[in-house]
Amino acid sequence: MEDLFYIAEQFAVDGRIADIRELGNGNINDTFLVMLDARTEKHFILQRINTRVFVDPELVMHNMRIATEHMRSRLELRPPGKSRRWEIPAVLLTRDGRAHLRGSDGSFWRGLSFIEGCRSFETISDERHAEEVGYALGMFHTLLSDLLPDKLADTLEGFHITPRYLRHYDEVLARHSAPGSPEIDYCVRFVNDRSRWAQVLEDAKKRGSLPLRPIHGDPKVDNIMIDAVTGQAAGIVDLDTVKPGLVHYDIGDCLRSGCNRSGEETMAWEEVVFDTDICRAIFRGYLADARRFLTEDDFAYLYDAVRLIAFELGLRFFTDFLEGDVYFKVKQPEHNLVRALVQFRLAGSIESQEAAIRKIIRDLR
Ligand code: GN1
Ligand code: MG
Repeated sequence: MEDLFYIAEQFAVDGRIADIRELGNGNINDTFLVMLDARTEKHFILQRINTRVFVDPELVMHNMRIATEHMRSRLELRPPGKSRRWEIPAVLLTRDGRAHLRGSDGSFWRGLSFIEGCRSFETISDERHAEEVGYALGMFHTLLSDLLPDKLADTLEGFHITPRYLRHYDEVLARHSAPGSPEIDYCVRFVNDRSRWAQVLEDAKKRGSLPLRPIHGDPKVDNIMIDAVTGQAAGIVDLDTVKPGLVHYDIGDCLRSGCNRSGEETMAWEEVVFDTDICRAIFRGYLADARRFLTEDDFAYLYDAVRLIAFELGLRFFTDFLEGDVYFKVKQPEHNLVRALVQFRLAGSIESQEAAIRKIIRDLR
């Protein structure tokens, strides 16, 4: 395969590459920060898309174009001068004018603009940060709230459809023959006790209570860019999973990520709790804008969304562990098992604070 430097150069249309660094800890794609011309301190993002997960990466780029163009047109309608900074990642073109590059080994590469002067965090530091994280998701949903969801393709069939993950889990568990352990037994019981309830959002969708809308799909804390000077959220990145879905998937994902102060990669899974102060601040930031388009029914399912997406991610990690780590990248043999335990502990902590979380939602309504 061509080397990384050669590939980066194809996207570096105006500038010389000074350095390339691996960025973040994505579980699916490989992400690099390319530093241009040390003098100007400009950067861009280079990514290799995992085509085992995103089997039609051109379609991912298509959704990204539709969504970013729509958001840009909505941003331009804001009164000039009055609004705060908000940036939308732009797709970079290669030297021969394409939106992606195919490596000789079939790998799929793309370049994206970097939101300068910003950084992201794996965990939330305080309530101000939490409010900004919520604000960012609310801003994102608001900018897309009048884009018809059928303008976007379904690039990842079954994504966030919990009953489908459960069906797959049942198949994998039935085939699984490796020795058990107290942790595995705990996970099996945890899933089993909740498998009927886990249809909750899909049932509401089928009944017509919750509409499909454009969603981000993965608005975890690390994907919210925070301006280093003002401390304000200035954008949301990782638009691969933008597609039609329920905003509840996004809200649940943002909260399960933000309210776990130990972070989703902690090894100390027994200490994981859901922080309701952070939850209140995220909801406050989110609802500042999003309140305008959410319906009564949307509000009625917010608690379930928070509980469900933590449970669902635990289920996805646990299934992947049982299946031999075929989906999420791992750094050690039991990595996916520990990640599952973290999410299940978090879901349990959410359940034990149900009344408090429902009250937070009611008070902010
Ligand atoms: C994956 O690769 P990354 O970190 O952007 C996953 C998300 C999970 C997340 C958990 C396409 O996202 O659904 O919430 O890991 N993305 C996909 O960290 O499955
Ligand atoms: Mg992602």
